[in-house]
Amino acid sequence: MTKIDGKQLAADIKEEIAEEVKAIRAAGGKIPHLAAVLVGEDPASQVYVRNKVRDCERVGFNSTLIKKEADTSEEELLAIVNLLNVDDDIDGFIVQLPLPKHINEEKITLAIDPKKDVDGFHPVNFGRMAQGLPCYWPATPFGIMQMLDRYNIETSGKRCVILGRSNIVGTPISILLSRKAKVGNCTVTLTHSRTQNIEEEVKRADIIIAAIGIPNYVTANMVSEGAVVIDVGINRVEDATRKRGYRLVGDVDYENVAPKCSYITPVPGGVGPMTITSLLMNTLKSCKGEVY
Ligand code: L34
Repeated sequence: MTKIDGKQLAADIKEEIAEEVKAIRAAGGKIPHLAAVLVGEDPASQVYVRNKVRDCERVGFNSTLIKKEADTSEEELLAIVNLLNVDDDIDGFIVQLPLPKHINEEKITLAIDPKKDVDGFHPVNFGRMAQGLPCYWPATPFGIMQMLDRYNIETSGKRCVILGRSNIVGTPISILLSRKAKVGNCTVTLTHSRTQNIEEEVKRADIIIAAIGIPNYVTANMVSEGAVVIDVGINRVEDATRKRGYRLVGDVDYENVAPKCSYITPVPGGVGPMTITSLLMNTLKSCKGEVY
């Protein structure tokens, strides 16, 4: 069993990005600039956005963090998006999700200029991704593709079973892994809450991608010997023995599943750090004008 070290891989990629930024700086070029908008006090979002800003600094990007109160109106947020759309120094920006309930996430996503949509959430980028055109891939699927690529995990002809059909993970990764490409050529099954005999589906998988947000959902009896397991879940479970009062648990029962796997990602230190690195890669691409 090989543990896929997302933290280390992310560090390696950040090193590569930092080298590139150094060269850009030396040549007097445009320094990549990412902006992040955080609305409200969601504790997990605060951690993720903080990590994004920290990693921008580490690779030499400029970053702007726009923090707004939870009662910010949809109009105010749309006004911020419109300002970021036209700010020439900002290469890309994200609006961290989830947003407070009174704000329509779809409306906000649609207002983002696809050229600056380094999250790859705008339907224009999603459509371009589906057709194999230059675009920004959403960060979490992009991170998973990087892991498979850099660990040289064979995907061609493999049965891949995905748990969860969200717009930001399950559905896009199903598209990416079915592509005709080096990382791709999988036979993909996308499972969800209405899937019958989900255990049977998962048992047939060579590659399992768990993105349903239920702690320890994938158990050892569902996993066949030698499977590759990618755990996207980041669930906070109460734990009085920890200083923070909780611990992070994936969608996979790691302890019992890991011994059966050829490769498996841990939580934390797996897909999460790769999500952030992918966002940095998209921002660099935008800065270099490689996409649009
Ligand atoms: N707009 N909203 C927008 N873009 C995104 O790409 C995200 N996502 C998801 C939630 N909402 C978003 C993230 O940033 C999930 N996500 C994310 C980013 C980073 C990490 C996890 C999720 C991460 O750094 N995880 C660490 C542990 C962090 C902790 O201590 O809580 C890990 O090792 O998994």
